[in-house]
Order: sequence, then structure tokens, then C-alpha cells
Amino acid sequence: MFEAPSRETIEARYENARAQYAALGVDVDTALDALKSTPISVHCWQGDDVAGFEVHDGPVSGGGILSTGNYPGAARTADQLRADAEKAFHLIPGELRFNLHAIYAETDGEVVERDQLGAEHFAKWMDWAKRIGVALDFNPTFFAHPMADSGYTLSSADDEVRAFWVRHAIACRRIAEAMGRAQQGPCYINHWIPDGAKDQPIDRWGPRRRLVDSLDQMFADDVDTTYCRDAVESKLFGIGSEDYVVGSHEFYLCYALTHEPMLCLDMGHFHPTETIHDKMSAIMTFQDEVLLHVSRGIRWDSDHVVILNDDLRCLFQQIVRGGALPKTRVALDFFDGSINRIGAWVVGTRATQKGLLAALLEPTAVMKQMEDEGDLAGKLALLEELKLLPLGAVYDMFCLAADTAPGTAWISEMQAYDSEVIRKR
Ligand code: RNT
Ligand code: ZN
Repeated sequence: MFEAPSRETIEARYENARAQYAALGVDVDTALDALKSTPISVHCWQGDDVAGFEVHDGPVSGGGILSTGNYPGAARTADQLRADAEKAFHLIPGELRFNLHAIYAETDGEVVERDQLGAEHFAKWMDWAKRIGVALDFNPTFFAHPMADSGYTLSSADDEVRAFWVRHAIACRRIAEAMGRAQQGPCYINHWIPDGAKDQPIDRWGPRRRLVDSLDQMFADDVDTTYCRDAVESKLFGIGSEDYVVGSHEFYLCYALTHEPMLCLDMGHFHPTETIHDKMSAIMTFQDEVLLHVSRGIRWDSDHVVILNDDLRCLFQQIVRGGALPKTRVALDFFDGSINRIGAWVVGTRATQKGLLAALLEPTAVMKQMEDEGDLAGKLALLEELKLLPLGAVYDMFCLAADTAPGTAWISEMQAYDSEVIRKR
């Protein structure tokens, strides 16, 4: 139904756009080069509602993560997930990575405990990633497990529980190191735990002291940190941890400032009206590297599909204006089980790229000069006019150069896959 414009049309629109931006001193080709060389780490878990393929010998429960919706055809095997991800990659231009969780291990039907996982359980993923030319990122899975049922993992008061999760984290860091070695570059591993309490815990101190101790043990293990790049992710509240989250923003901010790992900032993990764009300059003044979980919070949910909204635009503006793009690792974190999951992946990833591109197309120096000279009305007016410049024409050229369906054309490809593959599962 949605047809792609011809190559000539896209090129003509691009030339027009290039001239419009050039009139403001912006070089569109330079912006596209920067966009092209910024990898986006696409999260595997949008494809199967964070279910994973773990083989269990007993029941498991959620543990603070909940994907809602029952759109048909969620990937139920690793092969299906790989096929779906490849379809999504086909509809997204630019450099992509793929972000796995420990529960996506392939163990040939065997029960393998999380503290026993090794790189061999991700061999198929690593072969696949190499074949399609994407690098892998990784996450330990501290939820959906009987040892997480109490609501506490790395901060548990039960020494056995805590030791189990420390072993899991160490096993995962070794897997990340192996992935990094195989791809001859960093593998970003993000540590998020659900630990917290529903209502007014008397002791808010003990869990935090124990979490520091667990983190210290995990990071003391000797893995090569050129390959295994650690991040710690904070959260404000979760399902079942509304009153208290051990790994809060302040907690991890202090930990990251005084220890090795970088911070992971998830856009959905703050107060409902609190955005992360203003945190970039504050944090990056003291930190060399940061991991983003690009997401969209809506009321109590932190993981709606990313769209090109002000939160996203402001975030990339801050990163680009501050020259922090080379130090920023962009990963996605959203999951919606109520719509076609390939569509969700593509909408969110393309929106992220559009947000970044919009920032790269700003005449930063011009605006800064206006600000310095006190021409604040002029600056505000320019910011408004910039919103109407032909960003889409530039993004379409990005698609064309990557041999990816531009504009609305990808929607038809997604719909065809939906009727031919997804709905036949
Ligand atoms: C949860 C965190 C975390 C997860 C993934 C699956 O609130 O955002 O990043 O979404 O690890
Ligand atoms: Zn996250």
C-alpha cells in the first residue's frame, strides 16, 4: 500500500534539504556520516515479550518486568527470534548491534542454572551475529527465577541467594568478554536488578550495603574490560517495588563515580515528568562513558515504544551539543506485546535515529553565538524554525544509501511479513 518514492525523487528532495541546511551553515553530509557511525544496540527482548528460552524444572514468575499485550506470533524459539530480528534489521538503516539477555541462552533442552552459563550457550548467537555483521551486547538476568522470588537478588539478606546472583553476574561478565573477543571490540553488559520493596521497608540501609559488596565482588573478577564493558542501571520504582528500589539513581551514581562501571540511564526510570537530557552534562562532566536505554515512560510503565518526541530530541541535542556522542552508547529498551513486534522494533529504532539526526542537523555554533550575544528571542525563533526543516528528506537519503525502505515504504514490508510469517505461527 505504501510505495517508496523513486531514487530520483529522494535525491532531488535531499538536494533541496541540503541547500536549506547549508544556508544555516549545517553540512548535511557530515551529519549523515555521524549518524552512520553511531551504532544502535537493538534489544532482543522486544521480539518475545522478555520471555527468553530458558529450560526450567519448576515454575517461574516475573520479577519486576511485565510486557503487556497478546499480539499473535511472538518468537518462541531462538531461530524465530533471529528471523524476526533479521527482518527488523532489513527495515532499519545504519549500524546496529544486538543486545541479548542471559535467558536467551541455547542449552539444547538441558536445564542449565544461571550461575553455570558459559559462552558455549551463546555460540549460535555469536555465529549468527558474525554472519549478519552485528556486534553483540549482553545482560545478566536477575529476574524471572525462583531465587528472585523474595524481591531481592544481589542485595538479599540471604547469603546463599546473594552468592548465587554474584556467581551469575560473574558468569555473564565472562560471556560478555568472550563475545567481545569474538567480535574484536567491546561488548556492553548492563546490570539491572529488580531489588526493592512494595511498601515501607524498615531497613533501607542494609540492602544497599549488601549491594555494594556484591558489586565489588562481581567487578573484582578478572575479565578483560576492553571487551567486557560494564554498566549499572538505576530505577525509581517497579511493579512490586513501588516504595523502595535498592539500586536507585543516587545509589548507582555514587557507585559509578567511585568504581569502574559506567552508568546506564534508562529514559523511563525517573519521575514521570523528569527527563534525562539535563543529566547528561552533569554526569558526563565526571564520567567518560555512559550507556543509554532509550525508552518512553507512560505513567507507571517505563517501556513504551520510542517515538520522536521532545524527550528524545532534547536528549540527543544535549549529547550532540556537548560533543558527547563518541562517549555515549545508545541501546534501546522497550517492549510492547500488543502490536506487531517487528513494527515496534523498527518504529523505535528509526525514531531514535531521527532524534539523533535532528540534533546533528542543528546549527549549534550559530545558536550558541546568539545566546552569547543576548539575542534570546532570535535563538528561540531559530529553534522553532528548525523544527520545520526537512529532516525526513535527509533520513530518506540515509535509508536509500543503506538500501533500506525509506519513508512509509517499510510499513508495507512489515505488513507483508505479518501476514506471511507472524500470523501463520
Ligand atoms: C528494567 C530495566 C532493564 C530491562 C531489561 C530487560 O526496568 O529497564 O533494562 O528492561 O534488562
Ligand atoms: Zn532499561
